[in-house]
Amino acid sequence: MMNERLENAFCVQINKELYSAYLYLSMQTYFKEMNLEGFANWMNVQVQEELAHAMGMYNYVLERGGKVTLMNVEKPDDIWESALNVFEKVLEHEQYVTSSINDLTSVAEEVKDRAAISLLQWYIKEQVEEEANVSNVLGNLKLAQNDPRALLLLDRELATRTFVAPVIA
Ligand code: OFO
Repeated sequence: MMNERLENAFCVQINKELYSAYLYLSMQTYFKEMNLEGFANWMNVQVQEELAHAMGMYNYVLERGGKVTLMNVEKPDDIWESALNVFEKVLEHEQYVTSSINDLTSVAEEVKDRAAISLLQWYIKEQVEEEANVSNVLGNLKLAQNDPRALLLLDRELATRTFVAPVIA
């Protein structure tokens, strides 16, 4: 049986992961409209990753005999100034999610749920990777500045990203 406070904290985090997917889908749409298919592909992989993150927690709560309560998913922003502006927002968002996962882990520690702590270690490591990936693209965008050729080269590179379903355990 799951501790009720922890169960609720997991449900809030599931909602944040679903919001992340929704936010990145909105960003994917922006890049599609800009004809930057590589950037759109990068966002599409991100959408799938976020859905996998949400489902990892969803399955975990159910496996533990808990109840999943689904909440409203907030409308994401859909107006951005540039690719650089989008990736600044992505980094900001991922840093927020990292601190949210850390808070969830603190709840698991407080209620001494060792299985949840173990699962959340995977998410903590995943956030390190997420932030590093985003920082990498952001760094490249800063270098590209207003050079359209550099932007198109980066677009080609981002087109090669593929989704690999994560094994969350
Ligand atoms: Fe789920 O890692 Fe991004 O938000």
